[in-house]
Amino acid sequence: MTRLVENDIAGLERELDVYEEELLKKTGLNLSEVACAGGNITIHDLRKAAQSYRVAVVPITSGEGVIGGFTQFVASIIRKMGFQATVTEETDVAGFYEGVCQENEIIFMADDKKFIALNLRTKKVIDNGYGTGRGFGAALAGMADGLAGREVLVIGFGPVGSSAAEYLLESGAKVAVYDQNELRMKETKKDMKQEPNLKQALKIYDFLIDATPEGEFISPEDLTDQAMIAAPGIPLGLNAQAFEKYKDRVIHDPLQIGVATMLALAVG
Ligand code: PYL
Repeated sequence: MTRLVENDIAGLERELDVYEEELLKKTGLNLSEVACAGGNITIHDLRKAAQSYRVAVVPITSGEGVIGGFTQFVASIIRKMGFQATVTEETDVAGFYEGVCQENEIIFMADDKKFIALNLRTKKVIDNGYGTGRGFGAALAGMADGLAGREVLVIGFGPVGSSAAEYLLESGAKVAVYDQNELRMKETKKDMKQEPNLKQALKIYDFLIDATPEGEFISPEDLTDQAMIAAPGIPLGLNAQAFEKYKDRVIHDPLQIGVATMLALAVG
């Protein structure tokens, strides 16, 4: 998992409205709708949950410490979904205690290994990689106006890629997987096609999930003319030329879709 830095987040809270307008233009869905599709709940259920749950986001100082703006941005994404959300004054265990004492029943917190949403009422715990994969799968389906029966290539079969592949199979898509790691390729499900050569695969698939931590390994000439790319992986796998050519059909963000889908899954 690539660890975010303050620069990855700086200014994004202010631009959340612009981000959502762009997401709507590309997918026909707003952030809540992408999250509900990925989380398999209705917008009505999400609205009901927003009236019944309060959310706390706890800064965690372990490992490399807090990331400037991280918890504040997570809280603003959650508020964008119509929920009350606060960042605790305290950090770590004291912050968790503060969040629970203030009757927040959903707690978001991240150390360097795990970013989770914990529902204290139902005891559900949702991991960011799982939520991110499903959310980006839903966003790609929105952009493609449905993926049932269509072939999708998932690049990278880690926690995010495998969760995206699960969502795509549920949506009726024909899923193909490429991972440079042989062991990960062995973990793919029997109803997933294994692609042994990435360059050859990129030339035949129009629908792509870039779930790798590699940056700038895809050039414009690698892709089909109709390519649509949902890229949860950080950094973006498209190089600058490829992004320039396909930017209207690329979905990429450091936290928004993942956090939104974690919340939908946590209350679902
Ligand atoms: C959740 C992000 C998505 C990609 N990489 C993950 C990451 O950067 N994890 C580390 C998060 C550390 C947060 C820090 C804080 O500010 O509370 N402990």
